[in-house]
Amino acid sequence: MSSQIDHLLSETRRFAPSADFADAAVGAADLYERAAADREGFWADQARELHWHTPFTQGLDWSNPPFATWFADGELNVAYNCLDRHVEAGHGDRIALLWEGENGDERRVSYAELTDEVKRVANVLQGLGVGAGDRVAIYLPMIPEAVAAMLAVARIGAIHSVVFGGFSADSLRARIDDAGAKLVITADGGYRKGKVSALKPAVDMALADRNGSGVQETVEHVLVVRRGGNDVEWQDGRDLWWHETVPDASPDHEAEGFPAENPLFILYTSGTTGKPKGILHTSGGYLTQAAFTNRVVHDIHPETDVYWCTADIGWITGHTYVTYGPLANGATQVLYEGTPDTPHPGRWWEVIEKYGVTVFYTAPTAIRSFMKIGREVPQKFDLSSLRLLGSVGEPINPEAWMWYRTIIGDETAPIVDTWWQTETGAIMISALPGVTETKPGSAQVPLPGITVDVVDDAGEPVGHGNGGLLVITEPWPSMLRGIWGDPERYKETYWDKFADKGYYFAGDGARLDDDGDVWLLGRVDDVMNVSGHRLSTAEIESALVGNEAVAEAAVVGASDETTGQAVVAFVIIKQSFLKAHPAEGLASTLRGWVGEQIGPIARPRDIYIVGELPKTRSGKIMRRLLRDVAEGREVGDTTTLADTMVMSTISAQVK
Ligand code: 6R9
Repeated sequence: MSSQIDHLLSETRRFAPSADFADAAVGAADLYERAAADREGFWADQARELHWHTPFTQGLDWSNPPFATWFADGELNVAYNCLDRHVEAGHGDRIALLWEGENGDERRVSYAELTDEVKRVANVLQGLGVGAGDRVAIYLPMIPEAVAAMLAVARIGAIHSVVFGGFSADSLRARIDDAGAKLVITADGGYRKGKVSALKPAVDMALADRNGSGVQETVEHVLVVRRGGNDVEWQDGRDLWWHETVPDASPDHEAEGFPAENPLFILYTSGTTGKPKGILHTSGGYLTQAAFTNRVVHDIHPETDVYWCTADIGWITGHTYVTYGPLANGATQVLYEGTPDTPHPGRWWEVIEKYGVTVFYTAPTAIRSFMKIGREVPQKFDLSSLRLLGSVGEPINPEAWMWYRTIIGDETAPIVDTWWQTETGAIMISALPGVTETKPGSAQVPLPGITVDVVDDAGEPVGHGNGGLLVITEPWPSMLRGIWGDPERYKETYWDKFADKGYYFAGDGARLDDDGDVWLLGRVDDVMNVSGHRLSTAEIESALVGNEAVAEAAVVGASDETTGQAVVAFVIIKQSFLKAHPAEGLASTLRGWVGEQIGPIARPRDIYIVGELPKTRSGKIMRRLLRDVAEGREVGDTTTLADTMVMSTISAQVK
């Protein structure tokens, strides 16, 4: 491996937690020791924090790799753990959800109220013939009913497949068909960017007459929440209003225990190519790690914290750190329906001030877009309640990390950069706040009970200082149990590469620094090879964003006759910079800058200054499309972009 990725690793800043934070923190250094001494016993202890209808006697069963089971002879009810248990412990009046609609609507839902609602919905579902093992598609905006729907499905032992509300009718149809869903729960519409965005028509289209399509219709009913108030078409016999059925249902519903390995949900990952993969998660192990990681990484003190994870429930982050983790811990959390900049660019900061948010978990792409707007916006709000900040979804470059710390965290709140995936179910690599000295840009250390390594193509550890592939060396409780309906693809995608070692292949490049901290270098398909040197897109992006002129950057490797691949960068310039400086010559200045920061080999061949970058709805930059532009090809499939117009604008700017 080349030594061209040193730039990121020259980071020398360290931030130790304050003594006050460390004293009060839920996590403690001895967790690492306990887990190292007896990893499976450690996870069993965490699992026993949950309520088990039938206690388990088994831990991990890895006798049939790569198919793991955890706590398999135990029985639990996931919804009971997230709801009834807190009410029975006397916390029924505690607020579970502080809901803020984009249009300013508000609802405060206590644990007792949410439990009552979920019991009614569970009765409605069973009345519609939905039972254990059946699949239910959920296509809803960020409203309390979304959380209630997930928990009601879990309560009856059925399997949910949440489909992000921004996905098209076609994507919804593909997911409904792959899972064979019996019921769809949706809404008329929800608020997005200041207006009602309809959802029900997409469901109608997805379920439109399929005569002759060869697909057997599995959906029997559509349960519709009224949120947007927009007109909807109605199919009698199939469609039911939530507000006409749920309130009339009985609030008595006994939570039955289900086996720990009962499937809990399928979540489709956007997948770079081919049809989306239905990632399958089960109950006991998943909830164990969801609750544990939320407790120790987000340092949840349920009596006092107001937690806010900005992810949509359509993504894994919304599953684990909006619905399951925080509710299993009895936390109070904000649920926000809309976009960060509606009706004004300070909306998120306003929400933090209004509810006194203490723990805030968001994505680097959001942080960088706030950087682009400027610090004046957050500085108009009182953010002094914030005591812990989290990041997830992609590498956070040191500049964004420092901005987050300084402008949002007032230079005191620890930042946890959390690495994990839809497939891992819960956080795997992160600092423990109050324990770990944090480093801008590094996700740092595997959590207690998690074992990772960085290896070469043969599975041999590359040691400190070298780049390689991130692997997880031992099974973990919240690991995916498979790809829905495709066990072969599960094996091939994640396990075949290091079959002899039994390692899980994460698909990410990584490097360990001299302290043994993990630096994520982006997907391995984003690692470029220029003249035989390995270069990471993340590293060059980080260098670019480190220049005072640059707000955002995306780097791709484009094929090049002489060097194999060449570095091509797309950058957005800060508006504030353009006000004070001419735009001429910027591209060549930036080329030189990258050369200075990393070395001449990393100097982009081309730098294009653009107004926007193509992003998926979950905020990931779609480098594949930028590569098409950089290589002068017709731009490929743009349907998973949040804004499908972006690519035509970029293509025009590049020409
Ligand atoms: C939780 C989530 C997973 C991929 C993963 C990696 C990237 C996530 C990261 C990170 C660097 C972090 N990723 N967190 N890269 N630092 N803290 O995002 O799941 O949507 O499945 O994406 O995201 O490349 O492999 P998912």
